[in-house]
Amino acid sequence: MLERAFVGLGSNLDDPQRQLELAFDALSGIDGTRLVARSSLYRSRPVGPQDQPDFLNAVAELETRLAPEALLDRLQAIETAQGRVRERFWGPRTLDLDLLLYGGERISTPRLAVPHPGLPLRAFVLYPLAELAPDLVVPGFGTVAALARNVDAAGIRKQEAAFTKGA
Ligand code: ROI
Repeated sequence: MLERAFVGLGSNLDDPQRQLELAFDALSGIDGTRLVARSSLYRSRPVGPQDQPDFLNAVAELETRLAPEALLDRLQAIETAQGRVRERFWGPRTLDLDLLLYGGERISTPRLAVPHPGLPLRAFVLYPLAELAPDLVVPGFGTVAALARNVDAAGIRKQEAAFTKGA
């Protein structure tokens, strides 16, 4: 089966923009998986402890033949390969890759909760996700666009490209 999956990316250490670029490259190299789309990058104030740098967040859309936990293994391997440092709970990190959605499935195992429990609440996930799939239904929660309208967008802004091609 080919499933559509969405992955949230986040970083606030060690050149976050580079971390996300490397992560998109790594996602496109996962076996049995295709990187279908990538959102813009969004800069956001930290949710949780405020004594840490702003985050850079984005969302990737994948098509995959991997089962959810096999995909999770690949995501964790990418986090590790990029020298993931997590200084403390809800503290700064080099790279976070969260499996947000996997087809229309609801999954609850010791390792994995899908939809990701933070998804319906967090502007830094919903804004980039709404760019890619506003009409997508989050199982149990309605559409991405409706969820995005109901979260506080304060402290989040789309990162404009550093260089514009042409013109
Ligand atoms: N806050 C923002 N803005 N972005 C994140 O990716 C993020 N990730 C986290 C915590 C620490 C909860 N806060 C965050 O894990």
